[in-house]
Amino acid sequence: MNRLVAALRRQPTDRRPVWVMRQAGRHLPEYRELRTSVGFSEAVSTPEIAAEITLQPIHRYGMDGAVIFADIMTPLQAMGVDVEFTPGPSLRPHSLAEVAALPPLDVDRVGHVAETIRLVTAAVPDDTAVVGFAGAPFTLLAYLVEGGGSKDFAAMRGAVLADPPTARAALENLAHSMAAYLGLQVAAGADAVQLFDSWAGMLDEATYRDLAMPAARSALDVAGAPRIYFAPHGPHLLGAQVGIGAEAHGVDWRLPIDEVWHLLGDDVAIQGNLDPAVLLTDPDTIAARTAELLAATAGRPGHVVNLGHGIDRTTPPEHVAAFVAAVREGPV
Ligand code: 1CP
Repeated sequence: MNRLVAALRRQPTDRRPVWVMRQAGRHLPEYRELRTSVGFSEAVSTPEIAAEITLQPIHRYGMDGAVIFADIMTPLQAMGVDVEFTPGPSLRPHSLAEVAALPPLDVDRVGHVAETIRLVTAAVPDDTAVVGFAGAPFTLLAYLVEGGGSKDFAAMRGAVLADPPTARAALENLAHSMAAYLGLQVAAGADAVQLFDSWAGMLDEATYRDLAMPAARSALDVAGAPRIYFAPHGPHLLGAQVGIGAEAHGVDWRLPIDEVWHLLGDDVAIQGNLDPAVLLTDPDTIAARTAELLAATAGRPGHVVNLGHGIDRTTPPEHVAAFVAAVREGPV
């Protein structure tokens, strides 16, 4: 069993596993170079290219996890939703009823993602885990209703509060499709899967418990690989995440990692939680802050080192290398 999978299952490892969210895109010069000749959607839908991008950070840094190059909106495109990347997702705003009526995902239409996973699995060293992912239902609903990214997703929150039953139907519909999508990725060889609930932190705790959390739990109903649930910017939601059905929780940097672990309970692994801004500083600061993070969880199996959110696109690659080196040289 590789180091990342072992840690997600809270088993002892020779050293702490490390990978970085959004490591496959944007901050890497080799990614930007490749993207000068290939569009985002074309890169995702061409398994050889998606696999090459997935492997770029593995070759450069030797990360313990290779996160498949795709987007949380990729399976929605296969459900007939027209999405463009500019660079974030851009689409026609959908009503809750339209989302509730979307056809279930036909996994044959995302066969390119399964093929990318097979190519990456064949190419990585045995001790590198292949990480599949999906967007959580609430976060997907946010993009669908809003028609793209937003500062506060007010239109989506208004729609959900105005009609909770239709919101629930829309979320359940997305949850079934995402469970199927994660299942496809595990069947293709993903060693672990992550559910990104990037915008759940927008919700008050009661609405999260009522709508977003049950939908995420349904989407996580997949067997055969450890599951990571990641809902950043929501320290007020940590208590409500308990029992969501993930072996591990990704956490942001707003609370100290040992405190978050205490809130989530001893029976889950923790992934995080260095502030991505630390990687914008300098190698000495990065080493010191990483050492502090490792010390806070030293001797406790089940810590996957990662950032508290995706890596900033302006991060110098040497700073990422300094972070990875600090983890390798640090205490178990
Ligand atoms: O390492 C990787 O690049 C892995 C593949 C990956 C993942 C896991 C991409 C590629 N996107 C994602 C997840 C994703 N996509 C999330 C969840 C993670 C998070 O919270 O950070 C979200 C919210 C999205 C939506 C999205 N897609 C955005 C954010 C837009 C916004 O402001 O709301 C953006 C910019 C995209 C496009 C995209 N997806 C991925 C990349 C590398 C890019 C940028 C494309 C480019 O500029 O080349």
